[in-house]
Amino acid sequence: MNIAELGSSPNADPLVKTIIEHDLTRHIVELDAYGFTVIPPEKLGTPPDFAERLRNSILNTYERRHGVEVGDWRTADLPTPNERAWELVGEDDVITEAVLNPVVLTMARWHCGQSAILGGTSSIIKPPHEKNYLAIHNDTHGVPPPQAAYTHLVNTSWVLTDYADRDDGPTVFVPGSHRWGRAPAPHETKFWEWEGEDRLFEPVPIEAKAGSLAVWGGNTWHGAMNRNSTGLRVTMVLVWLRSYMQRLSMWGESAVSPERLERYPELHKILGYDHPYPFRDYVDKPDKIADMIAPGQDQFA
Ligand SMILES: O=C(O)CCC(=O)C(=O)O
Ligand SMILES: [Fe+2]
Repeated sequence: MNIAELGSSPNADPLVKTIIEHDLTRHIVELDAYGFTVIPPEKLGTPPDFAERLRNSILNTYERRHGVEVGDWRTADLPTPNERAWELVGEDDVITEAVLNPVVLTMARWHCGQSAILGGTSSIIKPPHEKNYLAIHNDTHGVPPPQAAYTHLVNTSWVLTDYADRDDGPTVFVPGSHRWGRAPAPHETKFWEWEGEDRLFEPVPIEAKAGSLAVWGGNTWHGAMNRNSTGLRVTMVLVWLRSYMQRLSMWGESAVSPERLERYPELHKILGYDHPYPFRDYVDKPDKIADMIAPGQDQFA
């Protein structure tokens, strides 16, 4: 019996068909069991030069936005922090192709429904550094426990340089943490500081060839290793959201007059004018972001 052919579930059927056609069932099982998976290039339907084109596009965008030159990424250090990393979707055809890749869309819709929307695009360009670890967190920022058993959000990240081992500075995951229903508490975040019996769990670094897609739902705990290898790690991150996470109105500058804003100062906060999202050109509200993603939040955060 082929249930997807019955036409009984119009939202699920096209997803199931794509999952079977692209040989993705193993990845759906890994997402279910562990909360993350790595899909290799040969299952993504991309041409052989895709990773190189996308990596060049990400690096060119970084160079142009920051007025610097990287040179050869295999040996380069980062000339300046990648602050203008956001809003990549309109930069280049290859970036748009990466967003619209059928397997990416299937992963987005498998987690967040057919009405999923693209919530953010950004690049990670990571140079060698003794201490550039990323602390364990999950991406469902600001949502108190118990977090829903289904995902509000999914991350599909294009790996654009090889992650051969932990020295390449890859993403690390805590297998099974997507079932724990909460963000990590502060003592559960700095995994590189733990020694011996202090070790709470062992985050797993992913191995992935350039051109692979790493996928994880918003509940999964993850962070990243520091990079010891020469040259840059390059990744393009796509975050997808359930449609109800979009606000009903994007309150622009003209939503209320400056005079009204002055008379009613609380409007700044409730219209989101102080909110760290959306990240525009660069992230200019780091304190607010830190508050929002602080682990162990209660329901009044
Ligand atoms: O790949 C990484 O370094 C992790 C980045 C991260 O936390 C994210 O994209 O949500
Ligand atoms: Fe994250």
